[in-house]
Amino acid sequence: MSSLTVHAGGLDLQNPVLLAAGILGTTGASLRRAALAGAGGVVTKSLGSVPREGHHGPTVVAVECGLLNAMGLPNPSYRNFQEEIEIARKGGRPVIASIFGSSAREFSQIARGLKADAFELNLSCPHAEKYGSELGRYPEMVESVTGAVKAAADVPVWVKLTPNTADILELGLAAQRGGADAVVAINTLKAMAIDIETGYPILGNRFGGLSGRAIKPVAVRCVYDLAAGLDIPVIGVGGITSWEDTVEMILAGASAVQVGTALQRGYGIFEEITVGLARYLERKSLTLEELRGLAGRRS
Ligand code: RRO
Repeated sequence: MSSLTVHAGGLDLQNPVLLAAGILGTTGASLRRAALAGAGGVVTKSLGSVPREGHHGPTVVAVECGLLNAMGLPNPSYRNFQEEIEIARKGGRPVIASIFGSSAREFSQIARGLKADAFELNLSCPHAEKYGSELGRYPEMVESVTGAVKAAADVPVWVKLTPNTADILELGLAAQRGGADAVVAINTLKAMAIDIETGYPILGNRFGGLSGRAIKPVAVRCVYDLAAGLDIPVIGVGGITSWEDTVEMILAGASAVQVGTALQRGYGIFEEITVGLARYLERKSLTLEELRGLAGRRS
């Protein structure tokens, strides 16, 4: 079998297929289960400084080729999550804490108070007032938040970027200037669904973030642009459902990938993807490193 081990974003990973933030990342038990099912690493649901209930329901609706959500950053606060991270660590894979705040100071406070193997800065949730992309769409904010967390943390810092911008590379360059160990692309696309009988938007928050198959080509393009323009690794996420999608993301330049919405199919997806990827590498006589970014080197 081809080796799938990879050093990406400051972490040694047994394989490059990680659990994405927000999906089954709300308890230590579900994170550990994803690790035991074969994920190369697991990312928690985003954690803030105080408990939040999130938006009013409905918070999730299935649409064509994906899911629309406006959960609204529900979380018990980082102060009540350390024990869950310790449980998750029993899965034997790196646990990456996704964190959010409304300022560089709030982000760095959380990074100082929480122990994890790495932090993923959520600068990209498309539907939370004062958080996520409301900060993350400004390169200077991305740079200052990243710099503040780097100064506060002694573990790798990843920055999750929004695709809801004209130029994602500009945001990636800002994260790199701030000292990020990797960028993660992409968070969900701002979107909406309306019930034609009632005439009202379906989500309680009216609009939300689109994930799943529909956004994969957008994610591939973002990863391609980022990988071409950055010196730090890019972690690809957005609509990955199969080993073929994973190969495509790596060809675009991803050093690792994250799987989220496809977890609807169950925890078996990690093994399905890693086995398919290893067989593909063997069939093509390529290493993971040789595969990475190959599409950008083709003329
Ligand atoms: O909690 C959410 O509603 C949410 C978050 Br934090 C995010 O980063 N992306 C998303 O689609 N939903």
